Amino acid sequence: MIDKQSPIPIYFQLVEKIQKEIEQGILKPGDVLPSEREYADTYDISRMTVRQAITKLVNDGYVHRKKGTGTFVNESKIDQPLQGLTSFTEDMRERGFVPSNRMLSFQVREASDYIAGKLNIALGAQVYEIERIRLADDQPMALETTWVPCDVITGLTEEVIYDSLYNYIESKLGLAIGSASQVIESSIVNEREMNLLSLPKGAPVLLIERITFLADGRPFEFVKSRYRADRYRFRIQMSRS
Ligand code: 16G
Repeated sequence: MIDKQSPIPIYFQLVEKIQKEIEQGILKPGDVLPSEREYADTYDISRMTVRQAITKLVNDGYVHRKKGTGTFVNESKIDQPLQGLTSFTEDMRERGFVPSNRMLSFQVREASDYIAGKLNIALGAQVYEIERIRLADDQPMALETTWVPCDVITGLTEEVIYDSLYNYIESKLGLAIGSASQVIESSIVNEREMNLLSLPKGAPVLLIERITFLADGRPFEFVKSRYRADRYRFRIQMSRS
């Protein structure tokens, strides 16, 4: 099962083996991995090699170590395609999760220089500022702050936002959503995000900024999201043409 003659490093063969067991559901989220000694004995390899393999699995987000207890399998990551311009509600439903929101704040305010610049509106123009925790099956996935110009998306209410912003825009206002420009960066949680997203100190998050435009070209939202890096990965199809 571990081929010591193979040019593929032994630790990497073990990584692939454990990864496969996680992907096939032989090892499930929350399961404890066999100990270093057990792996070493089973495959007749050194504990150092086992440790190297486990460290790679920790770094890749498949498992986490708990001091004094062992190594546990993580919840699987949501594989999010980057091509489609979808909403959180749609993304979660498509995966069979029940989406929900926890409203942290909903207010109308005057656009700061920064927000006005992002939305290409006048300084001081009215914007909705919305902060929500986005949940899937009651688990926090992301913390999202959204700024929406009041005169572009009219009649927003807290009730609307508890449901879906994109659904309101398309189904209720009959406006077409056209395109978006998005940037993804890595970061770690601060104290507040740690509590809101139920993450440990120093946990990685993906900072996503999106400006989205209606089909007629008007920007209708500027969004700053913090997605849990232990639950998300992004996928894109590429071709060399
Ligand atoms: C996603 C979008 C966000 C949009 C929201 C609408 C990313 C990074 N962001 O969270 O820009 O405002 O969906 O969701 O994907 P809703 O229609 O469920 O309110």
